[in-house]
Amino acid sequence: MNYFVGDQEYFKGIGKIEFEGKGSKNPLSFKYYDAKKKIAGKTMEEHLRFATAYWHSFCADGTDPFGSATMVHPYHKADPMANAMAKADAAFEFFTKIGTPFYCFHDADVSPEGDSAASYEANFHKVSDGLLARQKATGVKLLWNTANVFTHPRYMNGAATNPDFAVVARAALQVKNCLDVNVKLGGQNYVFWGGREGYMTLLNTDMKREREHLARFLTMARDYGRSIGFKGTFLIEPKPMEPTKHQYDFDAATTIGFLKEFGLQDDFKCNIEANHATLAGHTFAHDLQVCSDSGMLGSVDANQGDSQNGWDTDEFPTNVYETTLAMLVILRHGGLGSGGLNFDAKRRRNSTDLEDLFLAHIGGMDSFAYGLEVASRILEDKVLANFVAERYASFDSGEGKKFAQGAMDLSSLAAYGKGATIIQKSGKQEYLQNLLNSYLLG
Ligand code: XLS
Ligand code: NI
Ligand code: NI
Repeated sequence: MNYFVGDQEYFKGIGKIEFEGKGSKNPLSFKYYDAKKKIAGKTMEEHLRFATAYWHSFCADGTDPFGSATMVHPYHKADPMANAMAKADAAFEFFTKIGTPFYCFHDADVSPEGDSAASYEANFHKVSDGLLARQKATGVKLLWNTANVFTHPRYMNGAATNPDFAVVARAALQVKNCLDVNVKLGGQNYVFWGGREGYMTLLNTDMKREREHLARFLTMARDYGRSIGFKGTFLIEPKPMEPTKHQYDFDAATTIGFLKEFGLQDDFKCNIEANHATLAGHTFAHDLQVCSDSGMLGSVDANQGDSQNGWDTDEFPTNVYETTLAMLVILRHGGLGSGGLNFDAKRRRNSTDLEDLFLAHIGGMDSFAYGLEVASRILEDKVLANFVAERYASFDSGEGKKFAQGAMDLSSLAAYGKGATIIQKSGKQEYLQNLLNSYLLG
């Protein structure tokens, strides 16, 4: 069987990546990700809902602020539309060979902007017809798309929060087209990442006004999306900084507060990116838990940062400790619903072999599969759940229960406190960490 849809194979010499188990020495095989294996009633594929990110995998070429491109794309064509189509062929060949059932993209990743707004629209609609044909040919689905309203110089002062109305409206043109394309492609979610929705200095910024404009813009996008039949979830992807100094969607808690302040909480959830959570001074699991507790866990950008670097390194996830803690939250939440685990991650700049893209995804998929298995065993044995329940047991009966149910006032609470006997109880963190290790290493 050919695992490519065009008439040319771009990742030559690499076939479909298969599960071979942990004993295998074949680097181009899965050691833990066994798509059809059932864990707690669902297959791994259904639990993890992996997606490949178009921008890092097929557009980025290793350029960084200190150096030029290091990666050669075998699908590169001089003509921008021919390039877009060849890139789509390569992308779908990759999705099919690696076995990520979903993909995600920005408008600018898949389609050339051209020299006018009209050519932007015409190109995008033509390319998206091509994407639809490739989705149909392969069965790969769109997890989400988004508008790139941060790269072009017109967005240097923001998109929806730009102080110039003309730029806000130009951003709306992109978001409208992206929603049209989303519906055409059967997208399951739609993402807003506000890279330039923030500010560099208060000296030139009316923050109150900018946040109101952002909410107005999101409300209009929501209404338009619903009017054209978009039934999926709108997602906000928090990030504290980079490229702007202060981003309005700083972290999960800030984003959820914003959505509730402006009445958007019923249509929007969060897309939590691991490296963004750590940049905000949290753990990945913390931001997932904040979302879960508010019913706002939508989807995940599955990557990892570097604890020595204070920026978004977007590495492929390999830290099984982190993936296990993340999967614990996700499983307890009841899964990701229409969301998934999108590898918003890139190979290092000097990982220049074509197979490195496969190896990077294999590592990420295996790490999450391993985390899923361990987390599921921990939940099955109820070891953490029992410990935590016991820790809060004083709220399950007597006066504690009355407090939890709102049946006490401060005077009665204080009166109880006057006679209460306080017995010191250990938090047992080391015991629990050792227990976690025994599951991870067992
Ligand atoms: C950048 C973001 C971006 C979003 C989509 O830091 O992670 O890639 O996921 O615009
Ligand atoms: Ni990132
Ligand atoms: Ni992201």
